[in-house]
Amino acid sequence: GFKRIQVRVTGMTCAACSNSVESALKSVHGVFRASVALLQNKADVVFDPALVKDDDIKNAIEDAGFEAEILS
Ligand code: 9UX
Repeated sequence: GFKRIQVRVTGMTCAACSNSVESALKSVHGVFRASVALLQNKADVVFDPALVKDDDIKNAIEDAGFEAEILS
């Protein structure tokens, strides 16, 4: 199965920021797809809920140096 969530990402100021968040998310085992919209401060993430929990997504973003809040 899969789960799709939206995350508010705070602290991104340039395209390199959003690219690094996207790379961090894609490197999480169990994440199928990750798309980060710099101007909207949002990440759209699709993952296998058997392998990844919402908090793992939040932690991956925070480990990359940004604040994250799960929206849905
Ligand atoms: Mo977005 Mo930076 O910068 O060092 S990657 S501000």
